[in-house]
Amino acid sequence: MKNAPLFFSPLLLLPLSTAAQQAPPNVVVILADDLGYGDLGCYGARNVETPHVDRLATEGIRFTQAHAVAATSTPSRYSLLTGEYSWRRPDTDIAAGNAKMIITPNQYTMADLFHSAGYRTGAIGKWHLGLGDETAAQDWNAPLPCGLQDIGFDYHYIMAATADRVPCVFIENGFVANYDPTAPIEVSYEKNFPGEPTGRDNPEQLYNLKSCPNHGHNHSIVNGIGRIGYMKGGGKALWKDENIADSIAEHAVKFIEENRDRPFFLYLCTNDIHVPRFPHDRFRGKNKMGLRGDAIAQFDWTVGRVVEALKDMGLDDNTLILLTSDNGPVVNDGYEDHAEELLHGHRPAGPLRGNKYSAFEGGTRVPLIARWPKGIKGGAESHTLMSHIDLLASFGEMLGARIPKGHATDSQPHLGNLLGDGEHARPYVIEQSLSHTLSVRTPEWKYIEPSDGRAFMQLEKVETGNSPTPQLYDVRVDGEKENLAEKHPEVVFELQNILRRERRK
Ligand code: NG6
Ligand code: CA
Repeated sequence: MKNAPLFFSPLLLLPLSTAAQQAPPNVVVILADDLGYGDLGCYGARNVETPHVDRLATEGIRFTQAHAVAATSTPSRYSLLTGEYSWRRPDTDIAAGNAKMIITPNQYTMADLFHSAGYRTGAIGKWHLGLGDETAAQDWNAPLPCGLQDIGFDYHYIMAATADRVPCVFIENGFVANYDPTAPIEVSYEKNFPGEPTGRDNPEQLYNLKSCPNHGHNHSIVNGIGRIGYMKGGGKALWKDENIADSIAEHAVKFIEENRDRPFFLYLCTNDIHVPRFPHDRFRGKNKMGLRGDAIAQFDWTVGRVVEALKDMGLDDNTLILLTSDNGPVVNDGYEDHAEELLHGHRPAGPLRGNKYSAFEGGTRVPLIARWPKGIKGGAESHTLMSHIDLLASFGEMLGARIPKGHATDSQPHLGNLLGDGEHARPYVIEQSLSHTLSVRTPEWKYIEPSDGRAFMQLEKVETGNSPTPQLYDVRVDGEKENLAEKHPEVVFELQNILRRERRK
């Protein structure tokens, strides 16, 4: 890429940003799963080291006020890829493994943006946005009729949902990878297949990881681990959880290799550090936090592997890496991995209140690191208010591309903020909790709308942030401790109006 000629595409109608003028950078978005604001060394993690990620932060920009749109995976990823708030639609909640595609083929996505600008586009790792054109009607033994190829991805190697949901196979370009014709695959989220063991009835077969009692991970057993949903078959196509990170990294490196001579966009979503946490042996036992700490170490290894490959191929200088997480951290998410008792003072959400699922900051404030040797001055820290919702439009700005009218309407171009050039920040970001409680966050305040959801999730020990009365916190003081709604009704009023206007759009 270094000496690549000037880059032209018929679809590039606007002037390119300065660094992108010489040669457009490759873009790698590394999206971790459930990695908290405090889970990386460079964000204050204890007990586990993340040298590869920390190096990216040193060589790039580390953001302290970046937000995912939602506190769970599916809506967060939906918004990142489409530039549309997930709460505008009723059907973007945590998807089952047999959900139909949530992003519709006619929707404009981040992959479309890069694809139209002449990039090769790839999605590797966790998907969790549905596949096929009808829920529960997929034939997993044939090519899927509707998939990532319809929303701008030239290549994909993905897990349909999460590792704790069936089907437990990778899908490569619309078809089960390593498909085993001797073991046809059937999937149901309603009933078990006759004769198949389940975590509920056959707990003795959970030889790798036990599920917490009364939790959802007690349906089909794959690789000695209980899952959500039922599946039959799979044979040699079934993944082994301990090899998932390797498979993802290996395919990422291969994608980079195959596209080394042209610009590429890689949407790289790790399975780490979502449950079931079952990393490879070589990451085990090197920190005192057990499997959750090991999964963080494995995530860091993946990052290191990708950077190493970029360096080996001479692509490192002109590749923009964005590293972030889909939502905040959860410690116990339904498997007996002893994550809670082994924290030893580590705080997955750092100084923030709340976790994954919450309306509090811990639910949606995420690590964000941008590193691009050629286009970003390293060693910086940014306290600018940021949201994943703006990535699509900011990439559009970088490429000088126009976004079709009526698409990605919530995404605003803030390339300068992303690259550390400074400019106007967003006046506010909007955050969504598991129970659809919306919050408005400005540089000073956080308003959480009243809601009737439960205030606490027992097993996960998560404060949801739900309350029947309005909440207002001064976020310049960490921890969202003192509700100032009654003291500052004028601020509550102003932030409520922002929400009202946004909802009407
Ligand atoms: C929840 C699961 C949790 C996790 C989450 C999705 C239960 C009780 N809990 O419903 O274990 O899978 O969904 O996580 O089943 S996410 O990061 O993909 O959004
Ligand atoms: Ca997640």
